[in-house]
Amino acid sequence: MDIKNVIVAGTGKSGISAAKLLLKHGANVYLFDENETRNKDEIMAQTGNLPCCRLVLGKLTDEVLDAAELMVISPGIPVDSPFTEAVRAKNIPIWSEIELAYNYGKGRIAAITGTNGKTTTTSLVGEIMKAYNPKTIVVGNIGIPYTELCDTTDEDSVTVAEISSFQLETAIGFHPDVSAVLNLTPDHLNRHYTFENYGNVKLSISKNQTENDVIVLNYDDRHTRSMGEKVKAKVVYFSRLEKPAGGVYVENNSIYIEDGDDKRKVLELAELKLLGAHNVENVLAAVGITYYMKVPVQVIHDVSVSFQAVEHRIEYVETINGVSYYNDSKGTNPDAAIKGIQAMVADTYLIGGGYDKNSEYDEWIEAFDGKVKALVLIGQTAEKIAACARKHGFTDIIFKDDLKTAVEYCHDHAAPGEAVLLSPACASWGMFDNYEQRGRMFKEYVRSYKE
Ligand code: UMA
Repeated sequence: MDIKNVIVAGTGKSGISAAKLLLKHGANVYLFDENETRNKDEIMAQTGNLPCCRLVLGKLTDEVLDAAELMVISPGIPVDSPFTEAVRAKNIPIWSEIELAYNYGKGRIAAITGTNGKTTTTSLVGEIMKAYNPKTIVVGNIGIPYTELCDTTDEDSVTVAEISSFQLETAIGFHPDVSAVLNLTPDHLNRHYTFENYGNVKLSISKNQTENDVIVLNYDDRHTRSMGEKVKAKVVYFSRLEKPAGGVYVENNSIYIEDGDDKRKVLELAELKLLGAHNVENVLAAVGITYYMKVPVQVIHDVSVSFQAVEHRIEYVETINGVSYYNDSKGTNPDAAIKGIQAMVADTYLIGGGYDKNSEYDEWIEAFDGKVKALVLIGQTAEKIAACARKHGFTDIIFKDDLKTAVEYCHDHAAPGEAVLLSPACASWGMFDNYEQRGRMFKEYVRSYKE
């Protein structure tokens, strides 16, 4: 890449990592953040205090706009933010951090998107790939920016990337060998406005793929099933309920993969440590992805059956005074939170609420199915969720100011044999940096009652 002057927008994980990569490759970086209160010294120290890296806080100046040839944007920044207008007016291309990394990365790529299950599927795919090819990196929305590791790859490497819709919006030439769209339910509509736009952004993961590539799609989800008609790549469907030809599916409680006339048994569902129907779907997808990344079926079997649930996804925390606590902080939208409550068997104190993404909560409340003893609400969406719950006749609602007092309430009221579940159906922003921090705080508050 022969670009000298680059604006990197955002000074979170992706911004810092993108800046470091560009600096290493000799570019001048204008590290920009709209938030004027960002700690300058800390940011400059993270990027190595180099003179060719200038920090611009608040507004982009004309001097920067005149010099810049490219802008790399962090996923958390809306692509229609007012400051991007000035960038477009100067014909400065806008790339996602993923696109930047793709330009430096080498080897084969498996890229996974979808509304839910991305993190579990990406971790499982990563583990399977690593068992077969130690030169595997696992990056993206999962938490490690792609720009942080792309420079470590060579022709024999494999990149397994969890890709969010935010990262796809400004991915230009990004071209995975195997892509996957796991499912599609409304999410992030404050950013994408309509469900149709959101679906199109997700499908763009395949826009540069050719007939030599593969896209793995969920046959049981009508939105992702219909995507199969719109792509150039070879379509491999996975299904829990049916047996799509040439796909990955469940038959007699086992997972099979069909490849032409060849039909191979991969594993028995009873061998899996992952629980729940949604996890069977994640495994089906991972089997399809790794098979077409050329991993032998035996390796796929061995790693899949030993794989455990990922942190923050219906994660068991502790039993205190006979009450079991579960951390489902990754339940950042109603659809993910439905899977959280469905997985519970005991009467449950459910902690929900957070940042407003314009979601509707009706289906989540309907999924309570008599299991929710009290709904303890925090954050910006508390009133909106409460109104929706009352509309559905659910009135056991408690408001709390923060997560700490919500956990305290549950601890004081839940009886032995009951459960406490943090599964907010909302993003964490506004109260926490991210869902990981929210989940870790939850676990910390829970464990403080252990003595
Ligand atoms: N900022 C602005 N203007 C804005 C918004 C933000 O200047 O309008 C600045 C903030 O001041 C801050 C920076 O941008 O300095 C934050 O950037 P960011 O929100 O993109 O955060 P990163 O730390 O770079 O993390 C991002 C992903 N975050 C989001 O997409 C919101 C992380 O996904 C990802 O792990 C990381 O890159 C590495 O690739 C998190 C996430 O919540 C887990 N993802 C969403 C989800 O899973 O639902 C999509």
